Amino acid sequence: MPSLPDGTGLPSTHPLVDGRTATSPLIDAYRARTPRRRPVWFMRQAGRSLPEYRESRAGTAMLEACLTPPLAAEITLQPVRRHDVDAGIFFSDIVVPLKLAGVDVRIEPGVGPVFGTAHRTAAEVDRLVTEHPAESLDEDALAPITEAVRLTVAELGSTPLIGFAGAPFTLAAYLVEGRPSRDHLAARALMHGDPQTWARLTAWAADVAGRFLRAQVLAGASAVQLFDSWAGSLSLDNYLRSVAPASHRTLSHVADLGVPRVHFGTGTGELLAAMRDVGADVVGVDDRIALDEAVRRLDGRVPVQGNIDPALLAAPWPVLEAHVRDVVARGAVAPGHVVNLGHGVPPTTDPDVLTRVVSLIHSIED
Ligand code: 1CP
Repeated sequence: MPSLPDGTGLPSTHPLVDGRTATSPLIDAYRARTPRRRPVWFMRQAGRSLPEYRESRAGTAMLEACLTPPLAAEITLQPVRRHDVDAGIFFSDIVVPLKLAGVDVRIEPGVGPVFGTAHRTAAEVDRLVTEHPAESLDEDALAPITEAVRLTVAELGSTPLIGFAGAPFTLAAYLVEGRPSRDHLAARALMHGDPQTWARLTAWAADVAGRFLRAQVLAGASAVQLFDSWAGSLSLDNYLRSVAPASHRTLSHVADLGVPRVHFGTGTGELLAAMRDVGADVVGVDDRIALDEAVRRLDGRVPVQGNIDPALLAAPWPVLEAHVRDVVARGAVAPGHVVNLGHGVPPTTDPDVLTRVVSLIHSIED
């Protein structure tokens, strides 16, 4: 799936088309062009590490916050204002499109997504996909997302907004189990035990996630990231057979729009090329593999994003600084490098450390 020129298929008022973000450092690096400064943003940069986030969120449940456009916009903007990062990541959650499709799900503080019911049998999956067809995620249903993205993009100016969705496997890992799990055993059992039901579930999740991504892009997001956070629990064979087709289907929903598509998961050292081949323009790399080795496994063909070890945010500054410089040096062998963490910002992180990391990254000469 070769990527289209920037902005193909987007409205003329979109930031990638009207010039606001087309030559931003983030988009230049995602497109393997030389950026005017080295771009950096952090997964989970909005959220619990920031006192202003805790204040904004006080008394509001997570999903309610995601579906209140001015609040979602404000929370998205907070880390951009504070840290001078090169992108905003839309404040939402991978289960938001499920909620908008009418699925019974809530986010429990300290736990994560919890469903009213698990979806482990053919009958349970059948009920899910028939009662909540992906097409029900129409313009009306997605209005809170579209509105929040519009409000955010209007404030961001020349800083691009990244839209995101959960990939079908990661969504299924929650849907089948009904809640967060360590090894995603129930999802993997369904994948092998009833491949037809598995295909039905992941095709449905692919369309739900795809519609969520498309709405964010059309409303003004300049790039997208597909999070397959738990894909690293699969072998390459299983990934290719049972997961890659659905991930490809999700990314196809935005293939005609000409925005860079980033694909990220954790523990995916063995899967990097396969994750690129589902239609990614950029591959996100976690901290369990050296970035130059990841680039080698990707044949140097695509820009990469990553991969500072989040644990080191709590290490003494000289240790963290040396690590950041090492990541930047290893990333230099890629056709493009957007600096990020290997996974999300830990909630206990001192926000001033993140600001200092950003300024260090911006100061490093080639
Ligand atoms: O009450 C709270 O503050 C809830 C904590 C929280 C937050 C701030 C959750 C619950 N989700 C989010 C926001 C969120 N989630 C964002 C936007 C913020 C940002 O990045 O700056 C994004 C991109 C996500 C994506 C997300 N949600 C992923 C993929 C990325 C990743 O971290 O791997 C996943 C797996 C989820 C599920 C989820 N939602 C929330 C939690 C605690 C979890 C993980 C649960 C588990 O351990 O399985």
